[in-house]
Amino acid sequence: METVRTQLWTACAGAALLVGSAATAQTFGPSTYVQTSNSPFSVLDFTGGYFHLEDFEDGLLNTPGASVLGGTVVGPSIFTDSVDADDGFIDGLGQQGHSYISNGFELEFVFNDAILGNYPTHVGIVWTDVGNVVGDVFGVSLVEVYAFDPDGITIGFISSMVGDGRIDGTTADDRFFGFEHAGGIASLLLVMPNSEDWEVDHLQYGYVPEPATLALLGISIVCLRRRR
Ligand SMILES: [Ca+2]
Ligand SMILES: [Ca+2]
Ligand SMILES: [Ca+2]
Ligand SMILES: [Ca+2]
Repeated sequence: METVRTQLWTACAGAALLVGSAATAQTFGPSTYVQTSNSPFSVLDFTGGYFHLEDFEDGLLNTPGASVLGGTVVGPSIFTDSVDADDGFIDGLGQQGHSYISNGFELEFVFNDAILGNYPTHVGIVWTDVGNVVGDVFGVSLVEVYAFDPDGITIGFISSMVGDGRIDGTTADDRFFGFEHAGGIASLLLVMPNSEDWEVDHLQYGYVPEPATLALLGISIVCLRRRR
């Protein structure tokens, strides 16, 4: 009997620890990205939830439940740095696709749970280019990527030096950044502290109903019952 009680206590304590650790998002990247299949999310099963990917190829940010503060879509030009495959050819260039340019130091993508039904559990984006940089090498600079939960608390952070020193749509330097958080992600903030001239593409966000969360809830119910 003592053994069973000890095991149950261990399971309850473990469940409490797991619930506690869920306050921090899992991070993905920076990783190379030339097409949708390079996303770590492409292998996940979003059945019963949703998944949306905005590639800006229709000139608009119009996937459901997402909006942005700052920036604008840019169409094909020698300076445009879309994800490589968006123009139909994986050829090291994204000039013939569409991307999203910052026109400022920050870009924030915001998710609407009323439209989506649930905040996304997975959010990612592809950083594709930086041009003019203040006090640093042209075409190379620091990017900081933050994820916030529905209470506005920072739950994830990734930073990296990015860029290949070119502004003519080269894609070898394009990098995916992403987060996973079972408690939901309400917004994604990108900051380049030294540049107002940079691009992103392939905003993607999805919701996976969490079997792990359900299992933990089950354990919690058992724990509560045992305490009575
Ligand atoms: Ca679109
Ligand atoms: Ca291309
Ligand atoms: Ca694109
Ligand atoms: Ca690039």
